[in-house]
Amino acid sequence: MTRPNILLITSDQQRYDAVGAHGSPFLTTPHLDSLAHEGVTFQRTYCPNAVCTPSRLSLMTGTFLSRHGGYNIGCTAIDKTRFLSVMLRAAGYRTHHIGKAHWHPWNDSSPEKAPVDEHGTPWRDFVGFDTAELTTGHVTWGVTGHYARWLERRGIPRRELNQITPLFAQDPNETGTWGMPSANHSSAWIAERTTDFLERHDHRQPFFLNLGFQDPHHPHAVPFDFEARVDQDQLPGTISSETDTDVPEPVQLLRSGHINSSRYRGPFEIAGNSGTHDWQAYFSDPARERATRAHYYSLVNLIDQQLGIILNALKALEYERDTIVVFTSDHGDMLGDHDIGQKGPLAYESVLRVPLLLRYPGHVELRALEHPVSLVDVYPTLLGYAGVPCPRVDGIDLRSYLHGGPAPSRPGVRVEYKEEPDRLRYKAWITTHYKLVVYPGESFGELYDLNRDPHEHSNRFHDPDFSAIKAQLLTQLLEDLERSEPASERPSRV
Ligand SMILES: [Ca+2]
Repeated sequence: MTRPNILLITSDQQRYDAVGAHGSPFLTTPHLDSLAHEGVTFQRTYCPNAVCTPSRLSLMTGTFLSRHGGYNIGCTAIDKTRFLSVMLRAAGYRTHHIGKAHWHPWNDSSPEKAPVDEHGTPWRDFVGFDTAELTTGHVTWGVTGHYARWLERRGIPRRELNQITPLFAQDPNETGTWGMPSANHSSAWIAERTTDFLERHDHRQPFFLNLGFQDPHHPHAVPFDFEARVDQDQLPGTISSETDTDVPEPVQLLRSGHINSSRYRGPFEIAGNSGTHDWQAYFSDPARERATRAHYYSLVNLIDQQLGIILNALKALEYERDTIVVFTSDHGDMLGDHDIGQKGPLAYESVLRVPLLLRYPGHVELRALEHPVSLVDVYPTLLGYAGVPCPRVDGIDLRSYLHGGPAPSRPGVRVEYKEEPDRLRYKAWITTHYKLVVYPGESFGELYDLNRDPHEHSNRFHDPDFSAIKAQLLTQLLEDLERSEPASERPSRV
């Protein structure tokens, strides 16, 4: 059997509804839609955590935070020796990474901030990748790595990269116009570098190409010349917080911008959220609410354009038939739902539910899959397709489900959050019907009947009518935790 090539694409902060084919006609995403129509779209995929690094480490290891240990941004995983790239390289794959990685802290000594020579030569031997071309930061957050060199080589001084013309003062989403053309955007760089890789690749060796788009993560700064913008008048409304009941204190504090002055804060500011911004006031202004969301979704349209270049290159170079294409994102964005922006210690669908599209021509049964799955399932599934024995991980191999088999017997998926080991943290369990969120050490929690209350307004955690289902969900969560406990080898009875 020919081993398939693997193209794994991860965007940053892209909600489930940020794909046209997912019931969002206000988007123009023909290429994402083509993946959905020519392959499989998982309708309920959950990220293992709602901030970058932990979720990305889970994707690359098939394990949850409680096993890989990289519990928050600024952490590093305890063990990277079984990264997907390491496993596939050992099996003979040519491995290459382009774009955002964020498997390490982004401090000055980070492996992701290592020097890039003036030619922009890819790094060699980066976390299991034979070669890697990286970028960090998000526009005004600083642009580094191979992308920065690429811009320099095009004659663009770094000081010009950060120019955003904002629509509003003191906007944590920095909604506005980027002073550069689309051709200079990091998404365009990724498409160009991907095409270059594919053109140079030796067909005789299978490849694992890992791409990390930096959008639609804020700043919501759209290149000045980008035309395929989302019409803000076409956007549906946000999910209101008006009828939310029994809202946990940290969620209320995130909404009002007071969480960083509360007991929930650790040595650093709460990850993944401005944390000091009054989101409720922000999204109560219709002009801001519409504009920031339209800019966010416009950045998805920009990704889609570049994805089109990548998919066309695959086709033109005759890789399409033998290449598994997976598109997903590390987490979502509240984007005004429940009057909150960005992400962080939240368990709402808006931040936990992400796209997961998989195309493998002639191999998967074309359909939409409804059973809850997790990003930790990608690792064993891809290793399975590659014919590589999978080490013991938390994820499950979804190939049978993809090939028309029954839904996985696992009744739900786990999500974990840990701001700090002794601060705000939760463990969530999500089934086809319910979502339970348990905050260790706290009396509050969350329980939603997702079938009857898909917008998560009615928290049933303390509702006596839900005590039986709560106990059942807790037991399932405990079973899942037990299932993923480390276990040493047992070669003998004695
Ligand atoms: Ca992220």
